[in-house]
Amino acid sequence: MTNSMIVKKFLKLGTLLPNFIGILILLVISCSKDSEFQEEVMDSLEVFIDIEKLTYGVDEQISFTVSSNPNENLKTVCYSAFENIEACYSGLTDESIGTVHTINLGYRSPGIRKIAVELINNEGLIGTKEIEVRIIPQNSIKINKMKLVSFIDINYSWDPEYPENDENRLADLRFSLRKVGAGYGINETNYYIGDWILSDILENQGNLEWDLSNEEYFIGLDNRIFFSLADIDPGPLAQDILFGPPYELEFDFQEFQLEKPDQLRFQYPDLEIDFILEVEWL
Ligand SMILES: [Ca+2]
Ligand SMILES: [Ca+2]
Repeated sequence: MTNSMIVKKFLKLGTLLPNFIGILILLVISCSKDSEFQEEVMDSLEVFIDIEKLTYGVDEQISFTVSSNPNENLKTVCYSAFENIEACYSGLTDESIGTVHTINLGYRSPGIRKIAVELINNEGLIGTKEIEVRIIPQNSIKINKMKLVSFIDINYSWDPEYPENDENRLADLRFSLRKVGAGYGINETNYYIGDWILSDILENQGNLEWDLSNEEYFIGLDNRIFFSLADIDPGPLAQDILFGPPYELEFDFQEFQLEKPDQLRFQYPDLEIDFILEVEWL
C-alpha cells in the first residue's frame, strides 16, 4: 500500500446516528459515478461480523472483525456505536484497504446497544449490518455515595466577600469524576478520559456528602478515576480546592479488590484531601 490512509474519528457523548448517516450519505455521493446505477445496487455488498460474544461488562473492551467476500476491494469501513463513537476508515485513492478490519470500542454504562457497520467497495457498492450487544454491570463497582471528610480550609473561608461569621463564607462544593474509556478505533486502539460524574453543588459545604444511589454510576473494576473538587462561585467561576496542577487526583480500585469493602477511603495528606466512596461490588 503506497497511499496513506485517512482516518476520521469522532468522539462524542451525544446521539451520533444523524451524523453517521450524514457521513455515509456523503460517502455514497462521492463514490457514486452513476446515481441510477447506485440506487439499483445499494446494499448489495455482503458484510460479515465476527464477534466473540454479545454480552460485556461496563467499560470492557469490545473487539470484533468486519469483512466482506475475500475478493472485494474495500474502500471504506464505517461504524456507529450510537451514543459514544463513530468512525470511518478510508483509502486516499481507489486503492483497496483490504477486506478484513478490526473494530474496537466499549460502553460506559449498562444497557442494550446497537452497533452499525457500513462497508463500501471501490465500485461504490454499500453493505450494512447491525448487531446488538448487552452491557451488564458485572465485574464493576457501583458508586452510591461520595462523602468528603476534609479539604483545605474546611469550615473556614472560601468566599471572603461575605462578612465574618456569615456561613456564606464556606465553600460551595462540587466534585467531578472522569474515567478512562475502553479503547476505540478501526484497526487501532485509542484510549480517552471522558467526563463521567459532575456532582450537584453543596452550598456552604452542605452535609459534605452526595447521595448517588439512584444513579447508574458503574465503573469497571480495572478502570481508573480522575477526581477533582472545586469551590463554585457565581457565574462561571470556580476555585480549585486541590490547588493544582495537577487539577485531578488519579486512583483505581486495585488495593480494595481482595476485601471488597463497602467504603473506599482515599486520603491525600499533602493536599489535606480525605474522602470516602460508598460502593457496591458487582
Ligand atoms: Ca459559599
Ligand atoms: Ca463559593
